[in-house]
Amino acid sequence: MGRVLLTGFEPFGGEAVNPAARAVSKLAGKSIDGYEIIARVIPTVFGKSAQAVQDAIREFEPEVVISVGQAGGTHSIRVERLALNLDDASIPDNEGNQPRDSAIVPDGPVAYWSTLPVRAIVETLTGNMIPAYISYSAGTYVCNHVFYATSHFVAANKLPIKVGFIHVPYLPEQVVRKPHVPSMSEEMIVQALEIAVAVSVSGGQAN
Ligand code: PCA
Repeated sequence: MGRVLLTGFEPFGGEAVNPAARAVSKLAGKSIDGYEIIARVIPTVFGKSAQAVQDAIREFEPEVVISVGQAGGTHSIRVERLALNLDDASIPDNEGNQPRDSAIVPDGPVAYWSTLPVRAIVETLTGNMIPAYISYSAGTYVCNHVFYATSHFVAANKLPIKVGFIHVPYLPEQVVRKPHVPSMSEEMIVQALEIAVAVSVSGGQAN
């Protein structure tokens, strides 16, 4: 049975929960279109987060890796298309690190494309009435860091693994005291990830 690795971050930035960790944990051990879902909650820490993903790749040898993070304030599922070779944190991570203006991999490529079929994922999500769009920046914080570091690890080791990143909105419980800030239900986020996995394993090429 093939495997798909889903990762979600621990809460950060003063939040009690992270929708990404919640949603990937819900899918742990499930099977989607014949693929076993491995779920890992990873620290919201520069360096350690990327190491945790690489350790899980070595342990489980998945065909697809989708890392998932919270994008507070967004209203839709954001399927990221580009990982940028830049750490530039506007707030400290969960261990107080705040890299600024620094390359993730010195002399590495400026960016990596997602190797997921991002267009097909977004079209399937919106076809299922889930708000979603292709995003051209995963930011310059820990999410982009993991996306770039994982993409570089897979490329440098020539591993046959598709790598991508998905940002998700806050959960409703996170916005009850944040007027006018959008959220998405846990059920919808979980369904969105199920669709992203199903489209990714169906043989679609990166686009
Ligand atoms: N979101 C942050 C880091 C962890 C998370 O869930 C980001 O977008 O970089």
